Amino acid sequence: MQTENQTSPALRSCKNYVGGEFVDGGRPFEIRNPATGDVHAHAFEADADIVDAAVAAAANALKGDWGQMPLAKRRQMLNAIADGIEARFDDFVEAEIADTGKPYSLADHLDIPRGAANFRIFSDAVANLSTETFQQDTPDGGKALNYAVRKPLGVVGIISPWNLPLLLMTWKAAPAMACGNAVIVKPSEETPSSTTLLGEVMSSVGVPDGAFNVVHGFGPDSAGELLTKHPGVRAITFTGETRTGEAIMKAAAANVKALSFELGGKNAAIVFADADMDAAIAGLARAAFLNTGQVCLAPERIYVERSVFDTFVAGLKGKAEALKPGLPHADGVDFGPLISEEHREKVLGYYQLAVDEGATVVTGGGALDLDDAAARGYFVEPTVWTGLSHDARVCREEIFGPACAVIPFDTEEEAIRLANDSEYGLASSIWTTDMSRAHRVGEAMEVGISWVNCWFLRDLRTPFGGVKMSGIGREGGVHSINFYSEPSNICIKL
Ligand code: NAD
Ligand code: 6OD
Repeated sequence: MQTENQTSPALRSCKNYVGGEFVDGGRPFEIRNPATGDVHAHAFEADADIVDAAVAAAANALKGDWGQMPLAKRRQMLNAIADGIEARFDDFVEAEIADTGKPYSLADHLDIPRGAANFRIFSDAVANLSTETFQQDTPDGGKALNYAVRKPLGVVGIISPWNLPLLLMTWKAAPAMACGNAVIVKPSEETPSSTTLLGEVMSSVGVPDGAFNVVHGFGPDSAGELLTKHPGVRAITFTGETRTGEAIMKAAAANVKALSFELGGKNAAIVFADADMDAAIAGLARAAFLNTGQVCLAPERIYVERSVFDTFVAGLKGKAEALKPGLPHADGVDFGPLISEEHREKVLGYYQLAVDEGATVVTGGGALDLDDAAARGYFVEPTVWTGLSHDARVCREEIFGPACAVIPFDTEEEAIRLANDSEYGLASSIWTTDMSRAHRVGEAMEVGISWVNCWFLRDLRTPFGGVKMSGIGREGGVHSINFYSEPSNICIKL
């Protein structure tokens, strides 16, 4: 056992973090930097013994210092974690960049600041919680007082994806801990580094042992499945693919775990002719290509009113072609690689399928050949298609890459119908200067969040989640509190 996560100067070592210590053991596996294809770290796949130990450590924390900690102290602890992330800001940025290959500016402006902000916002969210009180008349003519107390669920398993690793993991760990749960995080096998660093922060700011644990590994037959099936885990909160959500739901059925799912999307944007066209083009270029399109909220279907279709497509093409791909630290780079060779193959498969389905490739459509180290990275071109039918597979299946189909429409009703015709329902983005229309169309969207004249603008107190195959439940502000705690009623006969 050791209290520090040993790192060699050359390769980071991501050990499992159990009961406040980085523990030895587990099968090592390689972590590659997608910008160069080089191995930059090893993580250690947690076996059943390590997962059991993490569950036991979490259960002990709930019985011990963490479970007994007064709310005010727990809130201070959450703020101290945020301070701890900020104190090691550069380390977190470098860890995130090494695992994902994303541009420095993105990790610096989005991923890591949000990792810290998630702890602060949920420290605030639990400050002023009220519960229900009812006084009732009893059958014997007396009275009884009912009041509810909020309790944590217990041990919560957090399974997170690779696209925004620290942001999405802390989006769940922070509210779970704010509510007094002990958590076990299983980060994506592609991106274990920032979660491992967070273990170091937890130790350094004095979070009680076992309140936060990390188990590394894969999904099926590995740490992910072990966690979802473990009888000592009371809830699973998951972000990832819809098919994975289905598998987790089955595995979690055995001991009726509470579930919160943020799943895949095939998001639509609608651009009306009355929109501020420059803003719509800039906003949707950012939406489609940020993080190389690997954002669950990214619009992969853009419906544009016919009279402005050509203007919009020309503008989007210009923005796509102005993106600068390259290594994360290179000057002006704002477009990174896909997460892995395997994911690049999948995205390139969709690029070919689009052509087979009759697309006109407005720009992009292939792999990117870059110089130097980036030549070995998993880069593809930002891609815009027209000429596709709304029913094409590329317009119905989630690609999770920097590609979008632009499709014309003639009426508001048609735009709404096309946008809603999807098995997914995560997010939409509507561009118009007519605010009556904005309200009308926003409400008609079958999604968890509709943005108007913006995209990915987040107020962390608002409900976040998906409908249909895009998720179960809502997180954010009080919605997270409602998932990560449960009211227990006390009835006193007066
Ligand atoms: P993924 O589903 O492949 O993996 C997510 C996590 O689940 C990983 O940690 C993985 O190891 C684990 N996992 C896989 N199979 C498992 C199993 N059988 N049991 C337990 N754990 C298992 O997703 P990904 O490729 O990492 O991320 C991309 C997907 O995530 C996209 O579909 C994207 O839309 C979705 N996503 C959704 C949101 C949202 O808020 N709705 C946010 C980000 C990403
Ligand atoms: O901003 C968030 O809280 C959030 N959950 C974003 C999800 C992004 C998906 O890739």
